[in-house]
Amino acid sequence: SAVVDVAAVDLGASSGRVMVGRVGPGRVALTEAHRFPNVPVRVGGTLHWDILRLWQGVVAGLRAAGPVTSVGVDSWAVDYGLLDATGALLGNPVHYRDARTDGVAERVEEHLGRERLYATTGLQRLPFNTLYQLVAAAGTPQLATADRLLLIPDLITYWLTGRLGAEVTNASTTQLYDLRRRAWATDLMAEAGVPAGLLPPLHPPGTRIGPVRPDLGLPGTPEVVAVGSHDTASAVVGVPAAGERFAYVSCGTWSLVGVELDAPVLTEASRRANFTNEAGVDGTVRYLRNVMGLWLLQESVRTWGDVDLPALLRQAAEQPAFRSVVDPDDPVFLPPGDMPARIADACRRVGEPVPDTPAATVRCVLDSLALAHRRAVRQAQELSGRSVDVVHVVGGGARNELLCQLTADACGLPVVAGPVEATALGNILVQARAAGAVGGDLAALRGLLRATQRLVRYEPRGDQAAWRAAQERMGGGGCASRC
Ligand code: LFR
Repeated sequence: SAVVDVAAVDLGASSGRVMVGRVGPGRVALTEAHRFPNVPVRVGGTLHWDILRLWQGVVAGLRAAGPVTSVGVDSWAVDYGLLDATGALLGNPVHYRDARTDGVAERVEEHLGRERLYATTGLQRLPFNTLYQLVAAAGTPQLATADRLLLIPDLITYWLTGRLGAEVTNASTTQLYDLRRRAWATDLMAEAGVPAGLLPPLHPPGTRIGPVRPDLGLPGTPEVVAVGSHDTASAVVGVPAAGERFAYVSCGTWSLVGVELDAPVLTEASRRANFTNEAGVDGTVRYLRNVMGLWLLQESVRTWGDVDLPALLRQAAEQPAFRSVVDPDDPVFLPPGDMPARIADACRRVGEPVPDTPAATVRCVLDSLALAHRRAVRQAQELSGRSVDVVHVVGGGARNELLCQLTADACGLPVVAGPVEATALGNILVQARAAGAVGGDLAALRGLLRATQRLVRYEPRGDQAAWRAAQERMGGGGCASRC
């Protein structure tokens, strides 16, 4: 098999990028063709994604990438664009952090039954699941006129190729997907008032979608191939684990913390702990929990304005440990806005010392995130019966040395950090396999990453008793504020 060049379009909450991967036997090299900011826009009281600006970044990136065999698109989950019968976009996609879904999940659960919802979809309750967004939008002219709903990567794929479809890993985050039947949950949709036919036909990662439209004038007219279009699904492909006894933290704006399984866990304990069963590449199950993640730090930095983040992280490392801990998963942290003030309020509420400098706030965030990682890693093992002896940290957070070390210490397990670009790597490996440049299962793809990517190992330090005590302060339940 030959070496191929493929392009990964990876849209994240704060930036988008187009990466080119050169892949062949024993070989994986990644270069960045283009990176562009993703800046949400509030208009008429609603928070939107600036989707046309993102599209422009995608096209510019694919031009910069040069000739490639194929293109794969991934992004964050749950959000969507609506198309009319002619294929025109109806309005700007709404951001999952918008307040339109406030209180909706509770109403829908009452109507449809929370046990039944979990049994069918296996999904955790996040306020912004697509189902809740659609219920929030019920009765709007936009939804009434809509012919099709496309999740964000499927929308970009549609604009690239003219082909309509829904890739399953991302479809599984809608709460409209039946994980065991591997089909849209049509009964549930009918009862929730979601029009049948709104959701397009499903296809798995690896599916060849079609060539890019010639009028885009892209070099070499590549083919679009479906990848794990949910960024977290691609990131999990990009976890360089050996064997199955591993947990992962896909650490960026969110920390997605869990294990990879062959079958979903749909027990009552799992539902109560708000663990999710999302569809992974190759029929795997991503059994995980959303932890609020580096959003707490990113949004603090945005509030402070002009700060020197590397210096702040160095100062945070010198702060006393566990002075203040908060539960990162408290829903008060979800919307955009003054994060340091919300952290201070949360400390006040539970009687923790209020951090009085940016460095103290950063330390509070990182200690609290490490504790939340610990809680989720322990729960994932307990609830699934899968035990682990290593925690892989992938994504931008793998660069944060303090967070990686604290996560190792908190979990009492070694952390293997990297690759930072796990999502783009998972995206390109699935394309390279579809092109026949590499073969094998996920284990083989991961072996290729271990052989080619720079990884950093952190051994756990200190004593578990201190973390246990801090965990008590934060709340050990894992769903304290959500269920
Ligand atoms: C991470 C992610 C999470 C999803 C959240 C919202 O980028 O895709 O997996 O829960 O964004 O879509």
